Amino acid sequence: MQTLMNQLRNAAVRLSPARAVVVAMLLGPLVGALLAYGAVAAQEPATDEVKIDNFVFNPQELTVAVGTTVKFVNHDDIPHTVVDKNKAFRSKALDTDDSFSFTFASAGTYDYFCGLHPHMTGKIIVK
Ligand SMILES: [Cu+2]
Repeated sequence: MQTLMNQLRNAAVRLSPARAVVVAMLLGPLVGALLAYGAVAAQEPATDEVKIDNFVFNPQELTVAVGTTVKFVNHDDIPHTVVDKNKAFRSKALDTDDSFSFTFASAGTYDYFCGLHPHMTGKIIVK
């Protein structure tokens, strides 16, 4: 017990006001950096949604910025898929309320269709 008290007293001495200021100055930028990082991390990446309703992709044509994630959600009672003509992406069969997300990292025009009902088509334009 005595040793513990001594250790606490020593620690208190080591943390003299001058040292406390130095510690605060050193921690300041670190805390600032952490706060800045938190603010950046809190920014949600851009997401856009394409709904599948009644055998139609809605919106049928969507323009997004590079880096946008597009989420395709099936609202039909029938399974659909989302398949890029140029094979950039291909979803599994989406049951009711299932979704498929793809992040468009490169600019371009992406024509896609439903693999089960090829007359269902849509287009994502990435700029
Ligand atoms: Cu379909």
